Amino acid sequence: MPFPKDSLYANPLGEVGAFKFDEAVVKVFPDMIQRSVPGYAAIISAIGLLAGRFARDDSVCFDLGCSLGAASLAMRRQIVANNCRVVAVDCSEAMVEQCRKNLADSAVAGVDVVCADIRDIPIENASVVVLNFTLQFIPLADREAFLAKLYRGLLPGGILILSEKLAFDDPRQQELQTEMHHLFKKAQGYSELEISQKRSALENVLIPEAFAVHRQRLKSVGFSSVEVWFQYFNFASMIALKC
Ligand code: GEK
Repeated sequence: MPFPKDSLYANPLGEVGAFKFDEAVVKVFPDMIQRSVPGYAAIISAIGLLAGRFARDDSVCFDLGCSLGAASLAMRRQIVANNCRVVAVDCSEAMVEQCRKNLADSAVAGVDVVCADIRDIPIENASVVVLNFTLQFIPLADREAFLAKLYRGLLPGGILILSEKLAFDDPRQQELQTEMHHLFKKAQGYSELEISQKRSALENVLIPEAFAVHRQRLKSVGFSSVEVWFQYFNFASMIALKC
């Protein structure tokens, strides 16, 4: 059965409120993220492959900001390590409730779903940590301390997969990549009105940063190697490795 179509911003809204991961968003989320984030499906399947490669026996794989659990499911399907838990965390109760249902329906066992703010949870004994389009929603001031905690909780040889919407220092690149993303959304069936109202809703909620900023901060908290493994316009996924 196809996912319900995202038409949350299809009609003119007098005032566009700040974007929230509430029940209305949860209902259309699979369609929304697929049609809004270029390369989303490719990134999810690669997260599964990377987890298969990096997950260690007796360790934990974290999916932070798990939404409906797509990355957790992809990891679970590929992990062959023994006694390796997958812990999926999200602070939206509506997301967590639907995530638990999706996991039950999928009959994939071995994912613990936790409703919490990822800044508040202990991250320990991790061989894999996934932040798939989540860090961009954490206030700028909290990002470094949060990533430092994450780094400390990773085992030696562990991996962070960090996917983010990117900003660009060069204004021409910023304009071009933004325009291309909007063309991508139009090609996915979103109208100009939907694109512009969604953009207003996300302003000050989703705060993108440049790759150089991500790389510098990841290095400063301790990661020895940071590279982009995937990019499609202004959406990228990075791999950060701990020695
Ligand atoms: C996927 N990773 O499908 N603590 C916990 N969760 C948070 C926090 C926080 N502080 N801030 C935001 N979230 C998913 C997609 S969506 C990306 C991630 C998007 C959660 C929020 O509730 C939402 O579910 C998720 O992060 C971001 O692979 O919609 O652009």
